[in-house]
Amino acid sequence: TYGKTSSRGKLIVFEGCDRSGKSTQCAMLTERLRKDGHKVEQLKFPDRTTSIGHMINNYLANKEEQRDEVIHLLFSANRWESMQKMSNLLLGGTTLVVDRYAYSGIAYSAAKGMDLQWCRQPDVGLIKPDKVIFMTLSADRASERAAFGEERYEKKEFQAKVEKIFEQLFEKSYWQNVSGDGTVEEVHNDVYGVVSQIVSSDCGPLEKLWT
Ligand code: Z5A
Ligand code: MG
Repeated sequence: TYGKTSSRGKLIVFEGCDRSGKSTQCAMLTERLRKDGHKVEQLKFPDRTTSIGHMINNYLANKEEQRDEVIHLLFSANRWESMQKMSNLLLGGTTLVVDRYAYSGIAYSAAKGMDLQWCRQPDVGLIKPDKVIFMTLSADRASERAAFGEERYEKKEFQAKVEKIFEQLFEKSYWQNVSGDGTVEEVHNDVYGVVSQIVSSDCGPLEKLWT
């Protein structure tokens, strides 16, 4: 395990297809938990600020090509380079609200036809989330939202494949579906309902994902 304090922060991950409202909800949840008096930081993957993140950004913006295997491993490496910082924060009592994680890594690569087990392997051993909020939204609804279609993966048919893979990754014990089809406040209240219990509870030591 990564450490052993019961007063540690919790790792809350938002997942889901494009434009389902993850970034909007991450920001609202972070603010709400802070108001409640928790120490909270918001993170997002890909983290486009690092050198690996720059390569990912160029790929997503269609400025650079990469083999499917290479971009997959770069997305994973981009998470690994944050692990020390994340475990330090969590063990220091800070809850992390994270916009996308390993599940996006697998879903978007496997949707291209890559082998799912191969795709999972590089992320084995990352810090395991205490809760995954899986935001659902139909591809039709998503495509009506602002800025859809500007980046590489933002095509309706592809997003439908991604959704199918996410369904395969769903793990009952720590995932919760939340519908993204409501006003931002309605969705926020649903999210807060799921998360508020977990942030104040004892989740035991940090665990490693898929080990
Ligand atoms: N990717 C990958 O391949 N491998 C990996 O390992 C990882 C990611 C981590 C970039 O991700 C791409 O990287 C992504 C997956 C791939 N490709 N795709 N598709 P990103 O996280 O940087 O993507 P993004 O550009 O931030 O978009 P997003 O995350 O898909 O959107 P969102 O965060 O879910 O939604 P939002 O930004 O909160 O909302 C979208 C719009 O809808 C915005 O105008 C909002 O104001 C509006 N909105 C939000 N909520 C509502 C409600 N409730 N009603 C109406 N309108 C709303
Ligand atoms: Mg986003």
